[in-house]
This record gives sequence, C-alpha cells and structure tokens, in this order.
Amino acid sequence: MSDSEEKKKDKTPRAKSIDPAALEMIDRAESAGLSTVFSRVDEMKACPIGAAGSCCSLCAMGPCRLVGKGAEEKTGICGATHGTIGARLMARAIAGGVAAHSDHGRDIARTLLAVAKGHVQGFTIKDPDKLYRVAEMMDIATEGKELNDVAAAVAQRALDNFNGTAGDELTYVNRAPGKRQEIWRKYGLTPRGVDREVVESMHRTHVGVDQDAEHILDQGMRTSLADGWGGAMLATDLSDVLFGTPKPLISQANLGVLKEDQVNIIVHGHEPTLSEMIVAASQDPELIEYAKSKGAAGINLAGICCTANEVLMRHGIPPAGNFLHQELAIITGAVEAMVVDVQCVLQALQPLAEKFHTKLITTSPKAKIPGATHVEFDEEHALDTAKEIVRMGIDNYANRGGDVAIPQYTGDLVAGFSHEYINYMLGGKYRASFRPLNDNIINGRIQGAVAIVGCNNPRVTQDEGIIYLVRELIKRDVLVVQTGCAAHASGKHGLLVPEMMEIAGDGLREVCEAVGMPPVLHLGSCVDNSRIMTILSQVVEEGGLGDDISDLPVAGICPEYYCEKALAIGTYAAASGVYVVFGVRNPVGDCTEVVDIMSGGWEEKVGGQLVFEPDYEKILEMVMNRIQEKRKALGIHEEKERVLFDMAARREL
Ligand code: MSK
Repeated sequence: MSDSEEKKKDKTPRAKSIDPAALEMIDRAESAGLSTVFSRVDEMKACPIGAAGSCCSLCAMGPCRLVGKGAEEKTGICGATHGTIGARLMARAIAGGVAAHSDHGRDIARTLLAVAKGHVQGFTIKDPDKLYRVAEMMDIATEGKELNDVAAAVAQRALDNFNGTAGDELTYVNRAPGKRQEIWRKYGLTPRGVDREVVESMHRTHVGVDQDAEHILDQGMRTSLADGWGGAMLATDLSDVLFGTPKPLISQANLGVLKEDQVNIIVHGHEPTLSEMIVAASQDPELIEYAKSKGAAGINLAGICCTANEVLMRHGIPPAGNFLHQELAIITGAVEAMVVDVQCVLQALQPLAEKFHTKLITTSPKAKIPGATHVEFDEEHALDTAKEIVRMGIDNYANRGGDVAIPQYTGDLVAGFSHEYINYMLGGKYRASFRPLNDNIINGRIQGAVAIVGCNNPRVTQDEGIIYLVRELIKRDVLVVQTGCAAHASGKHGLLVPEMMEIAGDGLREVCEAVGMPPVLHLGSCVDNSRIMTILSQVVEEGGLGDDISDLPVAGICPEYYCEKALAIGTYAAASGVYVVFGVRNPVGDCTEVVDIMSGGWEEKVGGQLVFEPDYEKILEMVMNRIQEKRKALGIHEEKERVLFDMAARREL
C-alpha cells in the first residue's frame, strides 16, 4: 500500500494541538458551539486539485484543471503546461509574500523619515549607533552631520530601494558574501528594486507572457531576494534604529499570561510602530490609575503573532500565543481589546468577538474588518492614538462577563537575540566575533545550525512538528534559531531557556554552558529572518567554513507553514544557498517540472533547495543528511577525540 493510500485508510482523528492551553480553549469553544479555525478546518475539505498546483484560474477561458489520466501531459486552454502553471502559481505566491513583508519595511522607512523631520509624536531614534552602522553599510557619509540628517538620508535610501531608484542593485546585496553576489549576477537574480521585482513577477505570470517554468522561477527567486536582502532586511534594521536593537530578556508565553484581575489588551499583526506606542500607553501612570478607577488591578499587555515578537524582544511583553491562538485568546472571555494592524489576522475574529465583550480594533489604513472598530493610526498622533485605544480597552473592562477561563499554562523564555548580540555574546565586548561559533562547528561540538521558523497551520497538529524538530536537532548537537510563530511554539513549550541544554547533545551543551546561552535562540519576527541571512554572511566572512552560504552545514525548516510570506522567506533562503524544507504539503506537488527545478535545478544554480515533506521524521533525516554532506565537503566530518573545555578554553571562548 502506498503512503497516501495508507493515510486515506487511517481514520484516527488527528490531535488539534499539543498545547494543553489550546486544547482547553478548543474544548470550551466546542461546548459553547463556537466556530474556530480548528472546527472550520474539519468542515472545509481542501480542494485536491488546487492543493497540488493543478488548477489555473488566471483567465476567464478557465479555470483549467489538469487532472485525470495523463494529467502531467495535459495543458490549459491557452496551451500552458503543468510546469508553466505551477511556476506561475509559485511566482505569484512569492510576490504576494514579498509585497507583504516589504510594504511593512516601507512603512518603517517612512516612519524613520518622519521622525527625522520631526513630524511624529512619541518616536525617537533609540539606537543611534545602529543608525550610523546602517549609514555606513549604505555608503552614506555621516561626518559632521546631525543625527536627524543621517536618519533622513538612511530613510530616503531605503525608500529608493523600494522604488528601484537606489542603483542597479539593492543596497544590501553588498551584505552577502562576494561569491554569493557573483552567483546572483551570473544568473540574473540580483534584485533591482523591491517594487519592480513584485510588479515584474505579476507581469511575467500574466497569461501570454513568460512561458518557461525555469525562467519564471528565476524571477520568483529574484523577487524573493528583494525581500530577504531588501524589504525585510530594511524592516529589521530600521526597526532596530527606531525602537532599539534587541538584547536577551526574560518573559513567558501562552494564554496563561492573561490576567483575570487586569485589563487585558492584545496587540496582534506585524508592524511594530503602533504596538511600540501601545506599550508606552499601557505603562502610562495616568492610564494605570484610570484602569484602577474602573476596578482593575492594572493594564496587562500581551501579543499574538509577529507583533508579539516585536514587543517581546524589545520590552519583554509576553506573547499570549501564536497564529492559532488568536481566537482562543478571545474565548478566554478575558480580553478587553484586541488591536490589529496587518497580516495573519483572521476575519473570523469579529464574529467571535461579538459573542464576548472583546473589542476588535483595526488600526491600519490598509486593513479594515467589517464590524470592528477602526481607529486609524498615523505617526503624527501616534501616542495619542495609542492612549485612545488603551482607554477603550479600559472602558470595556466593565463589560467583561463572569465566565472567564484563562488556561493556567505558561512557558518561561529568553528572547531577543539580534545578530549584533550573538556576535557580542560569542566574542565579548572587545572581540565581538563569530569565531567561537565557527571554531565549534569546525571541531564538531556543534554539527551545524538550523532555523526552525514560520507559522501554525490547522491542517496539522499545532506545534507538533516545530517542537519535535527543535528537540531532536539540539539532541544531535545542532544549534537552533527561531523566528515567527515557531518561536512562540518553543516559548510556550519551555524550549527557549538555558536549561534546555540538559537535553542537548554533549558538544552543544558544552558550548552553551561556556557561553551561557540557550541551545535554541529566539531571533525575532518573520521579517527578522533577514537577521539569519546576516548571520550566515558573517559566519562565512569569519572564515574556515567555505566561501559561500551554500558551503555551510545549515538548513531551514518551516514545518507548519500556511501563507505566501512563508513561501517568500523559504525561497529567498534557498536562493541564498540554504537547503530549505517545508512541511504540510507542496503547493505545486503535481507539477513535476517545478518540483524538480526547485530541488535539483536550484541546487545546481544557487546551491540551495526548496523542498516539501509532510513527515517530520523524514524532515529530520533529510536535514541531518544535508548537514553531514556539507561537513564532509568542508573536510570537517571526521569524529575528533572530544576534549572537554578546561578553564583556559573557557576563557578563550
Ligand atoms: S505571524 S506569517 S503565522 S509566522 Fe509572522 Fe506567524 Fe506565519 Fe503569520
């Protein structure tokens, strides 16, 4: 019996989550007859034709479905092959994801420009040192210039990167290793302007334009690189400039961070601009007094999705959970206001909020939700808007019913490892460097490094793949870094703490003990995957592990992805030379030509791959094999006799 036949026969109900807090709230929803993403996923069977890339709905001659006997040979009415259709679907998904991340980055650049011109309320430049470093990377002269003039020049250069007027190549292409830059130039993959690549992807995938699958997918890679080394990287750098570069801090994660006796306000979405101000407003003594005057013990702020990561890593604000927790938080009955901006916000929130007292507040001029209260955020009145929102939450406290059920589960965590901090942590203040990491990879204490990132998807058991892979990899002496909702998963399950070195392999544990770091590092939000690109470049630059990212014993895994942004991230990592494995399902699995190009074809061209494998054990095996292959190619695969760290070695580290 084939794997898929076996799966069809297996009718064992799948667990919805491995998180006890989630299970408690799912039960509560079921008993109350409330619809959630967990119930709707059972009611909505995924279309098997669309699920594997066999349906083209790009024009009104179709939709064309390439199914049935000889499907691989069939074409659409226009003559488009399965390969062309799959490549177009993939390229459009990447463009969608890049547009989302990059629009986020553009808004941060606009905020920085407004700060420089004194047009905003509440924001300042929190990390001037980083501003100067960014200016230097952008080749912007700083000598004798006022801070605000430097900020204006940096913000303008960033905006030019979006507009495509910064030059022939995006500015941050120069951050990649030289060999990587050559590969991109050789194959015409170097991004020219963020908007330009997105537009060109949409143009080339329109009916009757680009009809060569490999050529379309090259544009997919170029567009994704405009995200990873453009929009998202700018978003990360400029957020650090404006709001501060993260340093490790402690916090907690999961629904148990909500407080029964306080006004609970949740910030959810992606952009840090408004949430930064909400943090300030929630700590305002006048508003705290106002909350007390309404009978609450105080104001409790928590986060969901990547906004949660932004305020977690800069302020220690606890995440109430990841993507699949947004409805569950409302179901506790304890949330006075859920404040959302853009991306990953379920439309089902408002009808659910109406069944409780929760006020859903939209804030972005780009995103309205029917029925929700819209309080539009603009930088000029940032703090006033944030205070108005917090006040609305406080006023709503009186409407909370008696039926509150907060699941008492939290995980302790350490978050906020920026690439600057990792550098400092490894090398110390005066010798900040990645040398100790490189040396420990070379000597085999650390076998390699894997990024476990991305979302939750209700088609698979929440957090299961993420937690399994994190645990198994650190046991095998692989350092794990995390971003996005995958990082929240590890936070909820207690994996982001130094104590986790107890389950790590001997080698990794020794390094973690010597440096004093957890074996699983929280690096931030989805746009902060760009930090991983920066780290990989710096590791290459440090020397001893080849001369390109594709030489490193590293991989990326996105076990529970659900959206286009994840595909954009996976593609830019692959186009940067990383082996990337996604779980869940292959969105173009029926298009053999595309599957082959994204694996073998990209391996040959850019030294990275984007592959899909729903079985977590197989993912583990694939990734470990890749790490060992790379170690062998570097000549560092031989088992060396383990020498324990003595005091001198510790001092050296
Ligand atoms: S929020 S994109 S569910 S990681 Fe960045 Fe989480 Fe995925 Fe949204």
